[in-house]
Amino acid sequence: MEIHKASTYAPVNIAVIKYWGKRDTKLNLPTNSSLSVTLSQDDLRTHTTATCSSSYQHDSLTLNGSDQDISGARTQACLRELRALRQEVEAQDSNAPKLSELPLKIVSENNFPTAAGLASSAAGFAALVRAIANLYQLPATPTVLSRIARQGSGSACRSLFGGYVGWQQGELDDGSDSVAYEVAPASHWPDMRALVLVASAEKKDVSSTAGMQQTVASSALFQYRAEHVVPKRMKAMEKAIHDRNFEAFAVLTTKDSNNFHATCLDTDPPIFYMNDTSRAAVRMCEAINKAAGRAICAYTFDAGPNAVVYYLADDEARVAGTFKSVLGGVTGWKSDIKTSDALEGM
Ligand code: 2P0
Repeated sequence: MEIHKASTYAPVNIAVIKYWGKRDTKLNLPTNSSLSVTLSQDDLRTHTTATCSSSYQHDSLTLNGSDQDISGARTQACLRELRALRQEVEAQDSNAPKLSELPLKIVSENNFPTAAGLASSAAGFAALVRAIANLYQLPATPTVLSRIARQGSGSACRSLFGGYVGWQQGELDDGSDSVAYEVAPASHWPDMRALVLVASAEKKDVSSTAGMQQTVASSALFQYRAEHVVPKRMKAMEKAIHDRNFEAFAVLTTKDSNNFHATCLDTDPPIFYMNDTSRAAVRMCEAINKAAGRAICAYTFDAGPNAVVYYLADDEARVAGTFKSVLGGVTGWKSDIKTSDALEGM
C-alpha cells in the first residue's frame, strides 16, 4: 500500500510583545497584536513527519512517542482547512492523487520541554500545518499557513516565518486578516542572541488558553494594556528592530514582559507564572545592565517560569558569562542561541 510522506522542522518563537487574550476563542483571534523573535532550530524546534495512506484506519498524532487526542476543535480545524486546500488541488488536476481522502499519521518530536512555557504549542502546530501542506503539495504562502496554524494555537502563526515576526490582530470576524507577517529577516540583525534558562521543566499549572480568558474576564489592567499600551509598543518595537537599536528593543521587551505578568497578577484568581528562579534571573539582568551602564540584556517570560534573555553577540561574555559564573553546573540553560529563518529542513 502506497504511503505518501513529508517532513519539516518548525522553530520556537519567543514573543517580545506578548499575545494574551482572545476576542474569539474558537478562531483564536487576539485582543492585541504581538511580535516575536524566531529562535534557532538547532536548539529549540519541533520535527514533524506527516504521512497518509489508505492502509491507516484513522487520523493519528504522536508527540515524543505518546498518542495525542486529535478530536479537539483546534486540531480538527487545521486538518479540515488543509484538506479543503488539497481538494482544490485535486479539483484542478485530475491526475493528482486523492490524498485528501486518506487518513493521516502525524509524528512529532520536540527537542525541549513540552508545555513548560517554551512555546511548544507554537512550534508544534506550525510544524503540523507545514508538514501536511508539504505532503499535500499546497501552493499556500506562509501567510495562508499562518492563518491555519493560528486556529491550532494563536502563537503558532508566528512560527511560519523566520527572524522578527509580527502577528496583526486583524479586525474581521472571520479572522482572515489575523495573520503573521515578517518584520525583518534573521539576516537583518544577525548578532542577536538568546539565552534560555529552564527554571522548571514541569507542565504549567494554568494553561495559556484558560489563563488568558480568566484575565480577559477579570483584569481592568488588561483592558488598558490591550487598548493603550500594546499598539504604541508594536510601532516602537518595529522601529527598534528596523533601526537595530538594542537598547530600545531591550527596554520594550522587559517592560512588555512585566506588563503581561502584571495583568496575570491582576487576574481573579491571580496567576503566577514566574517563580523565585525567574525573579533571580530578573535581578541578574538588572545587575548586568547596571554594571554596563546601559541595557545590554533583555529578559522575557512567557506563561511559565523559564527565562529567555536577549543580548548581542559582542556581549556574550558580559551576559552569558555572568549567568554561567552563577549557574555554573546547573543544567537546563543554554546561551548563544541564534535567530533563524523558518527553514524547510528535513
Ligand atoms: C506569546 N503566549 O505571545 C504569549 C506570551 C504566552 C505568553 O502565546 O490558546 O499557547 O493556544 O492561542 O498561543 C501562549 O499562548 O495560546 C502565548 P492559544 P498560546 O507567545
